[in-house]
Amino acid sequence: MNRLMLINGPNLNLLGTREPGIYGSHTLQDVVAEVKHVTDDFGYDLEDYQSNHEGAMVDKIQEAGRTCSGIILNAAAYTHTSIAIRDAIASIPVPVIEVHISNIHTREEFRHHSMLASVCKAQIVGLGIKGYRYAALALLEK
Ligand code: CA2
Repeated sequence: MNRLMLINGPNLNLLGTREPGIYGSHTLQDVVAEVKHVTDDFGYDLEDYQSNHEGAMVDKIQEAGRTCSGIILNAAAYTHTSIAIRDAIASIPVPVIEVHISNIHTREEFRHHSMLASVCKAQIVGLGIKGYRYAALALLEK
């Protein structure tokens, strides 16, 4: 399957509109463009999806498990709380790379733990939106 899935979770639709000190001034559209450069270079299709709803993200992860060869996932606040998203990742046969724009480990204590990290192939944090590009490269480079 020459296809990657990019999933962004709650409030990331607001990227670039608020909190530039933490998340920078790039928009979600910029994030998608960043990843698409890489998938285009490798001759892959990219599907991008953003949702503010946990169950909808679970549905999308399950779908990607059937239709894609890898997932780039920023589950935003659900990273720290969602057993449902963790179980969805664990249930699919394709690699998932967890990305965070900010460094969750240097922020508030409640952001230090990821429910998802141990079922993901890797975690990329603190590199701004470039982290999404590195995740795509990691999934596509042989
Ligand atoms: O650093 C990241 O990428 C996060 O996943 C972002 C989440 C946060 O809950 C995680 O702990 C770390 C928050 C996304 C909210 O994004 C906004 C962007 C602009 C304005 C307001 C919220």
